[in-house]
Amino acid sequence: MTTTPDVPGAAPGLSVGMVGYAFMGAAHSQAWRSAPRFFDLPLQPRMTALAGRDAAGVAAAARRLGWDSTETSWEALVARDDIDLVDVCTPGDTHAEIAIAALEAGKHVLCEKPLANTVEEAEAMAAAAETAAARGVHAMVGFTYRRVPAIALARKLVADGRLGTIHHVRAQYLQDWIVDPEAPLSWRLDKAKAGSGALGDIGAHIVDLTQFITGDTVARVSGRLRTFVDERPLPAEHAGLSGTAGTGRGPVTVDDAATFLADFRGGALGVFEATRFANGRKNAIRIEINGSRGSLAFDFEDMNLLHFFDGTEDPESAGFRRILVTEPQHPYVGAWWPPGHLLGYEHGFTHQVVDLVGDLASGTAPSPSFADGLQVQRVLAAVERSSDTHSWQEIPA
Ligand code: SOE
Repeated sequence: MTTTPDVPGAAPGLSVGMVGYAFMGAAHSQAWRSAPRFFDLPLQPRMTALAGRDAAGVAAAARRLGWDSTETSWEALVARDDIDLVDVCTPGDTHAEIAIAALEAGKHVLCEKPLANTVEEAEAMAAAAETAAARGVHAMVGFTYRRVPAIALARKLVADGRLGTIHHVRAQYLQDWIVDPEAPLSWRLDKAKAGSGALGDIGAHIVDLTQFITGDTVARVSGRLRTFVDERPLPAEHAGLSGTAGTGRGPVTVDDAATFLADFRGGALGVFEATRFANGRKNAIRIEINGSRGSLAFDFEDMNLLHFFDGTEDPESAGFRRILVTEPQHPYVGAWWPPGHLLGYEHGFTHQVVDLVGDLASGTAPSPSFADGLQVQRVLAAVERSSDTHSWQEIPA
């Protein structure tokens, strides 16, 4: 479903409605704005409507972020005939309801990660996406970091055989925004809203990224979850990651940190760590992959670099090479700045829009699909079960 162009010969329009306007809503808004300005898109996104419950809040956000109109319920947004795609940027407890309703109403869906709060919700979403796809209506889950150029290059190097057989997958997602025990109780620390803590919020990314880079999937896991601070001040107001404390205290109902070992189906050994207590680490996504022919290493805190070791080179001069991923030959980079002029966090969101719009225009199923989101959800659930039962847990193929 796309809109006829205003001007003959112009790209047809893609009318977007977004639900939620906090941190992720702002990141997605800038992506919808910048994608058509830097990339030649086959469909022209229009930022038609923004939905949020608070009339004044959503109106102010729409003005600030560049949306043409507002709705005070997601239901009203999904019911609108002039919306082709619904972008879901709400906490996880509403993903399933909104995404399924939008797909059933014939709207394409982009849904933030993790796909849902439970495997059951994710299964229902994947089933709805499969039914919708048969009608040409598509869904994508927002594992944005896949679109960091260095990550896309890492996947290409593995696919080209430059690492050989993969033996080790080492992945960490390290943040520290709640290491202070007085940091307020954000919705991200509430199981009813977020499903899980560090595990689902950031562990989901490294599960997706390592599977994306290696082209392999996790078969079984053995994990531990830990909550270091189990009660915190209630927030004065909802203000993303850095809200201020109000009066009263409430329980933390999710994990602060998750660690797990994993067997990949192809035989690689995986070691994963996701924590919000890595003091001094702000958004460090560290991935190292070792294969029979070479290795690669990445850290999001230095996201324009990919480190590559080619084990087939003469040992006298072989060594980890630091690839500055800013050449026009590198994935996505040619649309931006001259070599050496670096990209940042927000560009991944722009690239996500570019890929999604390209797939919708060509009728290709976008990736990562809701089925991919469900598979990650199954890995997360297996880590939780493993931590509860102190046993290895299998993930269905
Ligand atoms: C908070 O931990 C968060 O915003 C995640 O929810 C995002 O997915 C990640 O990009 C940055 O950190």
